[in-house]
Amino acid sequence: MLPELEDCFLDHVAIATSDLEKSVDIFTDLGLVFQEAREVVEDQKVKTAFAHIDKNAHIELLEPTSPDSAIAKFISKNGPGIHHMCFRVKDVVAKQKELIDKGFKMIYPEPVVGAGNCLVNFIHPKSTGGILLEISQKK
Ligand code: CMX
Repeated sequence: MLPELEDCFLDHVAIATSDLEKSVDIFTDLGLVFQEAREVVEDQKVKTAFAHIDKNAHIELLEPTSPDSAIAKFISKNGPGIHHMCFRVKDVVAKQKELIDKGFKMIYPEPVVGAGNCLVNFIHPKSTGGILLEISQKK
């Protein structure tokens, strides 16, 4: 029996790509259905496309909109591929405080507005064993 995951559950797996629509086509061939709208998150310098992979979770495709975006840097170092996992939380400020108290290093001192108008922060991969993690709260 699955536990009720209300406080923290998978929201999306994010994939860095240099060609958003080509990546959309690949996952569409697999059977996923993408939201028609593409969202540009100006602060993060990315264009995104979302498709559900279950009731709560999505694939988020991320294409850089600028050569100095985190995604462009990631692709130039590693090539395209899985960039981060995001967990939905009830209260991102409370979760961030809890994580800092446990010794995790957050990327931003305060949550910022991310895709879908959510409040988000990221945990540095150096404090998670090499995986960039995002926490996100629906506003
Ligand atoms: N997953 C795992 N490790 C990563 C990583 C990732 N996505 N991105 C970078 N790293 C690693 C680097 O390879 C580097 O490792 P080494 O020191 O072993 O070489 C280490 O993290 C730190 O690298 P850095 O040079 O200090 O930092 P970068 O300039 O590479 O930036 C990071 C890394 C995580 C701080 C930066 O990408 C960041 O601030 N991310 C948060 C915001 C973000 O990712 N925005 C894009 C998505 C927006 C959205 O989803 O809407």
